[in-house]
Amino acid sequence: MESVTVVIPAKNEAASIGAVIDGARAACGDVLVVDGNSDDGTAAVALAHGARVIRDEGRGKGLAIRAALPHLSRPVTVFMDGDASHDPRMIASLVAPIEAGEADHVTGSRLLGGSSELHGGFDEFMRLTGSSFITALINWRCHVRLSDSQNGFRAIRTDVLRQLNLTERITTIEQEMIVKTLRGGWRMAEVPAHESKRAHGVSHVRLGRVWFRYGYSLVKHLYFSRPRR
Ligand SMILES: Nc1nc2c(ncn2[C@@H]2O[C@H](COP(=O)(O)OP(=O)(O)O)[C@@H](O)[C@H]2O)c(=O)[nH]1
Ligand SMILES: [Mg+2]
Repeated sequence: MESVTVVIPAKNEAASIGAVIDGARAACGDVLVVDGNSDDGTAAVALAHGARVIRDEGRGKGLAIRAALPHLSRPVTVFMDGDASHDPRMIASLVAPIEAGEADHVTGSRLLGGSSELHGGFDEFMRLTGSSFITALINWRCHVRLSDSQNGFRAIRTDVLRQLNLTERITTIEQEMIVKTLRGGWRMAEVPAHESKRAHGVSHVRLGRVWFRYGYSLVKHLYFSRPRR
């Protein structure tokens, strides 16, 4: 698909980024890796696999996603993680509702597609519970019926993405993107997308440290901040 850029935020993902890029390149014409100041050679592997590479400071996924904006020139942008959690073969399914003119922003739902990271232990329990609670609040306030508000695997019209005026610095950017899409009057859709366990290493998200930022960010975007439209 020549209309699509796949953006992959990656901080120390050298072990998985090559395969993720290969999969993305099979699906689209342009792959942009945002390297979060990695010290494991992620950027070199990304270049060797034919991706464009830019760099952020590695201080949060939200900042990484925002750093990509000036480097996008295709009508549709897909975001995918660099840890091999997302299946690049699903990129076409994410983009299809946008190409068909049925949606402006499409997220992959782990509740519909299953996840190997959302249940099993206490951390997973807290993630699933917190994420379901947030999704219910978004649904109630925005009159929609989404199942997953936290997945990083998504496709969005690039012109809409630019108008969202994103401000979050960490992974709270996932819910910010959804809430601002809805409050700006654009259309959300979901497709089932399975989330695999990250291929190596551990998550960058420390729930115990950031949970209150989710609450603060949610209230801010549900009631106060507005997209640019
Ligand atoms: N460029 C960049 N990427 C990041 C940063 N923090 C996390 N990421 C990437 O964002 C993606 C999702 O992060 P991950 O730790 O897997 O979060 P989880 O899937 O919610 O557990 C991965 O590809 C990370 O490498 C950052 O500060 N900068
Ligand atoms: Mg992950």
